[in-house]
Amino acid sequence: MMKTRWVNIHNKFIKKFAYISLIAFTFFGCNEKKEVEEASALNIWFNQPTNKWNEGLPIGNGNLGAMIYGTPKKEIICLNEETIWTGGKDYNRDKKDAGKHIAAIQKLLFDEKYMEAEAMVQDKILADRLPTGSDTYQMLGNLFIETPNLDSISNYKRALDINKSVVTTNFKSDDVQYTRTYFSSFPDKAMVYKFTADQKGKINISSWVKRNKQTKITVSENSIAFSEHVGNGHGVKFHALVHFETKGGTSTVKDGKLVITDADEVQIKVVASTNYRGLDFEQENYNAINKILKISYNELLDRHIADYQSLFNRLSFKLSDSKGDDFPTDVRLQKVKKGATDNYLTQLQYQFGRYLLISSSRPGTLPANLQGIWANGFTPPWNSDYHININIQMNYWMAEMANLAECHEPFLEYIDGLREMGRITAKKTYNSRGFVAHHTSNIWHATAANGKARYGMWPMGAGWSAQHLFTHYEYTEDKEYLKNKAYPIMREAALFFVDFMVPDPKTGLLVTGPSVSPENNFLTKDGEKATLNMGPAMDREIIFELFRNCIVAAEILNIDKDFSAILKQKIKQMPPLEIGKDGRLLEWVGELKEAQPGHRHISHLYALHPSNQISKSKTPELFEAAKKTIEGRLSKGGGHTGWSRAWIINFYARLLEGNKAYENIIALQRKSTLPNLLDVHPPFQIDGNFGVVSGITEMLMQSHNGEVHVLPALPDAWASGSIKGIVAKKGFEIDMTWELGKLKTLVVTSKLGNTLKLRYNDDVKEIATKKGEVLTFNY
Ligand code: FUC
Repeated sequence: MMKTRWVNIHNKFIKKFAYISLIAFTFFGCNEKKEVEEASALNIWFNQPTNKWNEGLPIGNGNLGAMIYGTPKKEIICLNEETIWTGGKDYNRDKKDAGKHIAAIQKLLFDEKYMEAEAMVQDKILADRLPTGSDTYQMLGNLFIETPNLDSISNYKRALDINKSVVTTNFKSDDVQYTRTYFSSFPDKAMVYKFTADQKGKINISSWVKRNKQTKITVSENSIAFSEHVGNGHGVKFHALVHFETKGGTSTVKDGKLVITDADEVQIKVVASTNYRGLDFEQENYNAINKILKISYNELLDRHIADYQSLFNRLSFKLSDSKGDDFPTDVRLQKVKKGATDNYLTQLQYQFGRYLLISSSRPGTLPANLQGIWANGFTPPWNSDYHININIQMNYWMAEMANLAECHEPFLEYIDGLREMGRITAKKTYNSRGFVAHHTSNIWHATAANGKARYGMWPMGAGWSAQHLFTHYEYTEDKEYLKNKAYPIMREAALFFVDFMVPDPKTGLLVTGPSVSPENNFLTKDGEKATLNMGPAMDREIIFELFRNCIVAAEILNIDKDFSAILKQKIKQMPPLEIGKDGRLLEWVGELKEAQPGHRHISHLYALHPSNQISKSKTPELFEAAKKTIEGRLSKGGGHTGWSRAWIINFYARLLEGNKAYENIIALQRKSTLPNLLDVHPPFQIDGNFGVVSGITEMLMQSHNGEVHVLPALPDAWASGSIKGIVAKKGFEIDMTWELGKLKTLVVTSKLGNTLKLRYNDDVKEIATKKGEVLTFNY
């Protein structure tokens, strides 16, 4: 059916753009996939291999991953399976009797006896951090593939094709052209590698696996099986199988290595699983291998690409000044580091972020950790865990807006998983109902406060995470999900704060504490560095948002009026956000002197982003204060970690400052990006890779204030371009092109039939839409 209507819109908009037309046509099923314009080449590629893990090329299917070094003579493939964790579920981490001391600590803090309070928190509340290595994510192992006879190498290239999710290594040796391909398949739950040559009988390899002394390794003529009870018997049990299939040649076992001689081709399939999800994990591996051995390589590859592209191809992004895929990524990046700018690199970085989320977070898997699913060795940085005081949330800011809602699911499930332990911690540590989580967690959903006060005494992890549950609803308006999944969890997170907040004796207003403004500190009157505080601004902002979302959700569902009434009452009793003498937003109650004015966390701007409590139109003073706050931080060296810089990009997008956001993208590329475009803290930490995607998306479209705001923060450097397939709240999918800094075409697909409130600059219009309707605007 084809339907066209012209809509007469009487506003400034129409005057500005004489030939504006609004055409609505073609109703289609919402599941139908939109045709995406021909994808531009998106490759991360090099003319040389690497000997560094964090410069390898990552592949992954959400659960099974690898970092490929691409070395012809001795290939190293660092294998990962997302549940390889030492340690285990521990219901007893919360310090005994902690709850008895909370009131005394609160009194000390109200009396400004910060150091005494900190000593008491350390002694009575915080659980000891486990020694490094005893509760950590680890690699599965290293797979080595040696090819001793490859000496003179020429025409070398290794590449990750982001359009297909395939890594390829090509090179020549003694006039033979060698090709190696690698991918990790979600539909077939296995990694598949293929080694070929353009002449027969040229593949000679010797392969082995290395992990621990404790690893049990069994090598046969066609497989290497290995298993271990990790963490010296305290962690998960795993089993992994590397299966080799040859065309031509012979295969044998020599000195514990699998040796293949004079083969035409070798296919390698890797499967791995642990007892984290079930006891039959070893059998599962054999079943998986037996299944895929019946499927041809080409079919496995096609299935993998089709599956990957069903997510990836939903969105295309082009900046017209981008020069294309003409020279290696490390060279491009190097030029940028030396002062050039490169729009193609930005496009690549954007789509690489989407690639990484698809590769590390799929339905049924765990959420992406600090390094996604990729980790080297046995003691990765910060245990490669789930830091929930910014890092995991940043991983997922982009999921819905960059059209990867399915990839959000592991985090949403994870938040649900925090409830069981979180209820215990709420009760034991705070005598509170509901559930709570602190700054970090693991695959067993640990929730106890632990470590040092500066970071560990922060009971806001569940509260912040719960924002994601409601955000998912705002994009999908799935009421069943809201009723059965999101609201019960949000409510339980809110219930904790209902009990936890106490009146400040000076003002009578409700505050949180003991708590911190993540990882930051201030100077006491005696000049000591203190961290603990009653009522950091971020806590208020998180609680306000959580309560508001609960109230809105209960209204939508027409349930729980009494609880909403309590939340409304509590909101009225919370202190407002305050602006200091120098015009910046205050991070704590009262004007405290910052000990580290360039601190990487800018937590009190949570209200600006990811929340929407500060905006130019609704809170102009706070908006200006937020601007000053960022400027203050940046002027003192802020943004020095990749994730911090990525957050600043998002802040500037919300401040509608396209050029400033752009400057920070360039700074991220120059200072916090590895040659393979992985983000560095340092070391490699994946949050910045994801954070830049939400930042760029928000420069081009925002929908957090009830309207779809197009091109809110377009920088001069992106004068012309297009983005197709980004998603706004209320179920709108947006395609647009712009030229010379002005919007040219806009296509809005209404998936839910909501009223579209559309903003472009100062022009706002409201248009009723029908489900499935496509609205085209020409400017
Ligand atoms: C947060 C940050 C650190 C680091 C760690 C993993 O605590 O403060 O910079 O990113 O997470």
